Amino acid sequence: MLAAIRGGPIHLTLIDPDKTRGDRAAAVAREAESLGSFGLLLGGSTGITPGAMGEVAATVHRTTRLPVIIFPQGAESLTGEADAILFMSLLNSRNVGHVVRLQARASLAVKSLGIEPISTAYIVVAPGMKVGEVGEADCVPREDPKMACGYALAAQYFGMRMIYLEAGSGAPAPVPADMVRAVKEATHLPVIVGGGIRTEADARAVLDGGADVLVTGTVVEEDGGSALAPILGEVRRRRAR
Ligand code: 1GP
Repeated sequence: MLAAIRGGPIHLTLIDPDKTRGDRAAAVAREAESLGSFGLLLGGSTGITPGAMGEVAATVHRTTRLPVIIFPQGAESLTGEADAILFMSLLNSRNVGHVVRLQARASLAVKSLGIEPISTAYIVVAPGMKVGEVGEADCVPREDPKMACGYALAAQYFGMRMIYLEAGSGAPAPVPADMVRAVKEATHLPVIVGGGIRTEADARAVLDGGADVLVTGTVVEEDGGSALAPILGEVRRRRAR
C-alpha cells in the first residue's frame, strides 16, 4: 500500500462483515476491483466476529486479487485470512483501552497469525458517528485543524506510519479539506481519509486537501458501483498526473 501511494492517491473499499457477507460481499469486491479500488478494508464498529471476518476475507480472496486489510474493532477482528491489519491507536479516545490496551491484547495474535501490521494513528473528527461513540472519542472539532495536526505530529514522533482521519461512517460530510491539508503540511506521513465520502465532489475536495487514501463504505452498501465509479474516476485522474 505504501509503495502504491508513491504513484498517487488510492482508494480502499470498506466492507462491514456484520452487514455484508457471502454472495453480496463477493459482488461488492468484484465491483470494487473492476472499478480500480486498490484493496478491501474489512471491519465495522459493532457485531464483528472472527468467523465473519474470516469468511468474508476468504470470499474476497477467492473472487478477486485484491489485498484484504483488517480495519479492527478489537481482538475479535483478527483472522489469518487477511493480508494486513491497520494496527491502530485511537489517539483521541478518553479510554486507554482504545489507545493501547486492546492492542496489547491483540499484538501476539497478530504476530502468530502472520498478518502484516501497519502502524496507524486513528484520529476521529466530528461528528464521529458510531465509532466516535463506541471509541469514546473526544472528537476533533471540524473547525480546529490545529488540534488534528497536534495528534498527527505526535503520531509521527511516535514512529507511526500512517494517519487516519475519520469523520465516522455515514457522516453527513467528509473531514474538511483544510484539515487534511494542514495535517499533510504538518507531517510527512501518508493520510487516509474516511467517513461521509459519497460523491465525486466529496472525493475531489478531500483529494485537493492532499489525501493519499480514500475510504468509502456506505456508498457501496447503499448504491453499489454507480456511486463508486465517479469517486474512483477522480482518484484515477490524480494517479495519471
Ligand atoms: C471508514 O468510516 C469510513 O473510515 C467509512 O465511511 O461509510 O461514510 O463511507 P462511510
